Amino acid sequence: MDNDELSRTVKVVRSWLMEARDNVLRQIDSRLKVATKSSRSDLVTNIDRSNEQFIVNKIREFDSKAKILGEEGFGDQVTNSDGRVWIVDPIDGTMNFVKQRNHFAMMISLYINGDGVLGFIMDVMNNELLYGGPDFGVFLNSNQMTKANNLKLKDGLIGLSGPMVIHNDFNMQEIANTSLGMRVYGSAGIDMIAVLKGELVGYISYLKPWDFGAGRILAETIGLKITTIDGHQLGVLSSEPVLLATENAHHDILTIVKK
Ligand code: 2AM
Ligand code: CA
Ligand code: CA
Ligand code: CA
Repeated sequence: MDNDELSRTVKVVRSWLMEARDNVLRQIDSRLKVATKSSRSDLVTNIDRSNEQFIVNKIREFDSKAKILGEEGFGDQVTNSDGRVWIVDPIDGTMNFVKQRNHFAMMISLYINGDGVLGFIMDVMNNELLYGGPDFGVFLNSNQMTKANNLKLKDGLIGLSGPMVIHNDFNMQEIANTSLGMRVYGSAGIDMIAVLKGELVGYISYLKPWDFGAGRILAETIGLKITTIDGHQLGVLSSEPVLLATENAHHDILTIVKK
């Protein structure tokens, strides 16, 4: 994509997200219709659905030939990463949305032939939008972000998934112990924003493509490392235990995982 097309795409996706945010805020005090999916902690609400429908409609108008992978199923059946692929998580942190009406995000990303082009993560209640990509840079609202500070695990806070810590998957308790402390925010988008801003040295969770699609592009652009928990490259369409961290913390965590 040339610079003009990148700028135009960023501008239009930002406008969708601002409109989507207004739609969510207008309904924030309404009674939600909540349904469970795979388990009692895996929720979907009428707003996850209407928000995905809204974003998918916008993408179809803007980029009619592209494929769309949406968590709640309003997109297409995407079986490979050929061509233009948009990935949408309409509400990330649905449990937080339902129980707290806070600490949730919206995420959109664009991949072309498997390469990350643009990622967008919006912290809805905080009104923070992080966006950009390798040929654009990363911005927080209107301010360009600089390269991440390369802290070690022992010198920072680590964001973890609750179930992973409870079951001590991949030696998670030792990872938490080695850090200055663990945080469990419950939204991949909010956790990834914290890593991008340097508030956390890393984040580890079982994730789906719509959970890491945007964050991966932003993270790699500012020099953070994102792989599977055993250090392998992430596929665009795979579901994996994901490790996002500064280069140093990434190395420290892999050493503990492989013990
Ligand atoms: P979601 O709210 O969009 O489903 C903590 O739950 C984080 O893990 C959230 O970002 C959540 O995204 C994601 N997640 C992925 N798979 C999940 C599952 N089966 N149940 C709950 N959360 C899941
Ligand atoms: Ca979900
Ligand atoms: Ca999600
Ligand atoms: Ca979601």
